[in-house]
Amino acid sequence: MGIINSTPDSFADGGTLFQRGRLDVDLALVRARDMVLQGAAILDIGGESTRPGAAAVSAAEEMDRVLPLVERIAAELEVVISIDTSSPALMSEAASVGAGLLNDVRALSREGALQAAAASGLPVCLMHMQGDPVTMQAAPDYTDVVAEVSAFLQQRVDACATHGISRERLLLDPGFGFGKSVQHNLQLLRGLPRLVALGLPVLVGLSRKSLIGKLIGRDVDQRLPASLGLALLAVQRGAAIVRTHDVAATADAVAMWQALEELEDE
Ligand code: 9MG
Repeated sequence: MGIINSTPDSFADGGTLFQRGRLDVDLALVRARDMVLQGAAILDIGGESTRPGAAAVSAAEEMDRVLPLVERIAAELEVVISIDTSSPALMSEAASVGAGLLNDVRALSREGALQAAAASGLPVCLMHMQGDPVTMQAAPDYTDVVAEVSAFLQQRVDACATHGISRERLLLDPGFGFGKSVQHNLQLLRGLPRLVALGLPVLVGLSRKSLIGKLIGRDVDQRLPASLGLALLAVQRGAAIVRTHDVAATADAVAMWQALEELEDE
């Protein structure tokens, strides 16, 4: 899953798709096409930054940023388009503009989100977050992070079932970096097989995240090697989808793991 940030304040690319305060759809399309050629099966498009402390945007602003780009990509590229949103209004528009997945870092917790996602008919990625993006990194607190994230995700799967969203439509995500200390992130990565055991595909987002900076002191633009290492560790522990800024390098790294997996016993 390649990441396309249609926000002016992304932590990883600093809003490079924004020109004079507006999203440059042509530039975004070039980036999207490159990612597809490099091996992305899914593109995740978001209009609200969820980095710690990011400013909130209105539903209208989020739709303005995301919908024209989704429509354009859907018209021009063969790829599943994921919309990274917690907004019920945007979820309601998603299917009609060509989206194939809803990616909600708030796991459909906003009022009306369960209903909007259900009505969309689209698959949904449910992510765990402790707190909200403004305060989540202040003092993350768990007794057993793997057990608590797992219980939360199971509870959201149950809430989806109650609202008519079947298991077949769901993906799960532990939400690395969302209300987690470095230790919590590492415990979650080590314990990933326990989330995989819930029986649904697991998506992970570790690309360029701050745990890398905290562990080995790398700035955002120097986190590719560690991101690849983390992606491989996650895939090895059962992750089905890797969310990344660096599609070509991640696809190559995962291809090496795949080659080893497919090796027939002699
Ligand atoms: C939008 N977004 C930022 N980080 C993410 C992650 O780790 N997972 C998912 N599903 N979405 C994310």
